[in-house]
Amino acid sequence: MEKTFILIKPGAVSRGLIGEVIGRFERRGFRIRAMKMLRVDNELAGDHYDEHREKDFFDELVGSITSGPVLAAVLEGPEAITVVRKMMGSTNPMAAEPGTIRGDFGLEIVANIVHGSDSPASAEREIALYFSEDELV
Ligand code: IDP
Ligand code: MG
Repeated sequence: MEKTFILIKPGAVSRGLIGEVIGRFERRGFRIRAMKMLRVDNELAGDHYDEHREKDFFDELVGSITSGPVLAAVLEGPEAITVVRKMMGSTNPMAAEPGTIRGDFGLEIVANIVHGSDSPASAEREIALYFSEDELV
């Protein structure tokens, strides 16, 4: 079984969408191996989005993810990384298909509801950024 990391972004948390998003993953059959609410500080935001440091939207992205509490979780299931990304939909919500999370709940690219790891290497890196070994149950 494969593990992936997801994070429900502050805008979605403040809109009361935690249950909706987690419910979709649960109903699909993923197991929740870890979950917590936290405030992401600037340092963690920079580590998380390290690959985007040189992008012109980096400051806006860090500002957005640090703007309020987030819900971080580790999901486990067959091909979890790919399947979760499919359920999330395209990065740009205006291009995301209806039926996907980003396609059903928003229109803003920076506040596009949910983050999900995009490869086995990023899943391993992101799980370790947000969770210690003993928090995976
Ligand atoms: P992903 O979240 O679908 O993996 P990435 O390319 O890794 O997309 O970008 C990380 C996050 O940065 C996106 O989820 C989105 O919130 C934001 N983002 C990506 N591209 C743009 C852009 O062109 N303008 C503003 N924000 C962007
Ligand atoms: Mg990404």
